[in-house]
Amino acid sequence: MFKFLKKIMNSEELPLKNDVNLVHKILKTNINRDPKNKEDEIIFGCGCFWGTEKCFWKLPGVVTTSVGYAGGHKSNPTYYEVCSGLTGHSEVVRVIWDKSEIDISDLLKMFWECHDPTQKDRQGNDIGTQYRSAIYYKNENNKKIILASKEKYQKELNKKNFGSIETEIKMIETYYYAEQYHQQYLALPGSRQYCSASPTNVNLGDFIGSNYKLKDYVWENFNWEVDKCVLRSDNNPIKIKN
Ligand code: MHO
Repeated sequence: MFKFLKKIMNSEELPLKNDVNLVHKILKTNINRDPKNKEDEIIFGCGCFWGTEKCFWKLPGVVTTSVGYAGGHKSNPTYYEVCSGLTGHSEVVRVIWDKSEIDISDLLKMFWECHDPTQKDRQGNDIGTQYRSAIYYKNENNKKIILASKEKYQKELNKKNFGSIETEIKMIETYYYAEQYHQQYLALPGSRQYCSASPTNVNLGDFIGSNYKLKDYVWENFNWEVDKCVLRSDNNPIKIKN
């Protein structure tokens, strides 16, 4: 009996302690590092966090990614609690990037284009507040560009008769790492290759403050017209061509 309890207590299904050092399975960086000089961090929610994380770790200049929970009201929530929709958290991806290699505009382009931000509290088959579209920033300086990109994307969506953007955009302090088995989940051998993101095929383009660093050949790796395109690509980060 005690052995059983001990096993449960040590189970990998418990959330990661926020002070645990863990190495990113693809990028080989610590997923819980803080941004250093020339780096910054942001948190994106685009529905199920498995596919979202892969979209971002593939972008050149991204230093590390992890999946977690944010925007709710319970401390250290578990996956099952978040799935109940009762804790108010969204499934999210924390991204740290090197500002000399990739701009926040590139990250925002990926964010807006990889899912359908006009869906409220759902993404495709995944329904519930935990799948809501969200941008949580930790650095107040990023607010202006986030809002400018939203305004531009809404204009582009309107041209294609989509509705209003439902993305929750706010500054937050707290991010909880998800359980270890969710980290870089799609790169785990034998993992269920699942994604319900529903990209709109609408392009973000230039907007006030945008300063794209990634070239077209990088974006050619993401063909949103192909259903679940992120599942069809390999796990490696896209290489920069000199
Ligand atoms: N409906 C999906 C969501 C997975 S994702 C980690 C499932 O239960 O497999 O939210």
